[in-house]
Amino acid sequence: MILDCAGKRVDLSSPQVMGILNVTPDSFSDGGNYQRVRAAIQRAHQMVEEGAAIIDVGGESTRPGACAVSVAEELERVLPVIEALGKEMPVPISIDTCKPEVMREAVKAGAGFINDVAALSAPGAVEAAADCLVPISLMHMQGQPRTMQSAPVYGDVVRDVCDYLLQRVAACETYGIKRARLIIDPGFGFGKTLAHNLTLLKALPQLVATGLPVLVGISRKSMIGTILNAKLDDRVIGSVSAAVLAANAGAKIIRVHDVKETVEALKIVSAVNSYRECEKEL
Ligand code: YH5
Repeated sequence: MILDCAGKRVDLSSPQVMGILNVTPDSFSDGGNYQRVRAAIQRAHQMVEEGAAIIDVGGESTRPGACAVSVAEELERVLPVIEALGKEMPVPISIDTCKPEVMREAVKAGAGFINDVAALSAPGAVEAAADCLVPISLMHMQGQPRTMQSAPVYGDVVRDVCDYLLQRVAACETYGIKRARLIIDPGFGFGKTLAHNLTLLKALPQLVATGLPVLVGISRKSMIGTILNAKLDDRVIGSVSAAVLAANAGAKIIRVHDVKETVEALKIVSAVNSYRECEKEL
């Protein structure tokens, strides 16, 4: 299966890596917007060399406890990066946003993919995404980023997440968005305890069975930190291991910080899963 991202193609017949590119003031030792943009462009080039198939540009921190950002502020952060990368890069640029205005401007500036952690729930977001004609990833989240980790509760976390995502898919379809443009994501860490996250990772084949491509973001998250009792920089091997498990369960896009390491690991997954006995060279 091939995703057409505004003319740039992503082949999902094997699992692909989406590289995280944060353009938020807390992501770099801050020398203002200009330096931030330059550093982001440099990092994007490196991620493509390391094998990233999509670059996910975000100017709105959605980490637990993060503050809201205005449309103007977010556009000021992401647009210069997207304008530069859209032209230079062989791979599509994803815009990580919940805001319809940002979706429209980003796609006009050259983005070929929309990554919305709120699954197009903001007023006007479904309409904006429909107009943009690019693939869209719909993520499940319980609550709001500021408070979502306080005490998340589910009846059946797998059912609830699946039902929600399929409802969002249906909402998209009523606005003329074809299923071929949709990707679903269980939203690890977004209003979920460690037990919820582990339950969802084990049940990933159920999401895969919907037939929609599944995107997974576990990289460096607190579920890895908690299991390993490790701080952010010491979560690479744990994150890569989780990526391997997700890809082996059928996830098609893995959103990560550590591109090189994850690309290598996923090559092993693909080699094993695409190997056929009859192709054996004797
Ligand atoms: C995701 O899962 N996640 S932003 C906390 C961390 C480390 C990383 C405590 N955007 C996802 O990456 N988009 C984010 O350490 C996402 N799926 C999709 N589609 C949160 C994040 C992070 C948070």
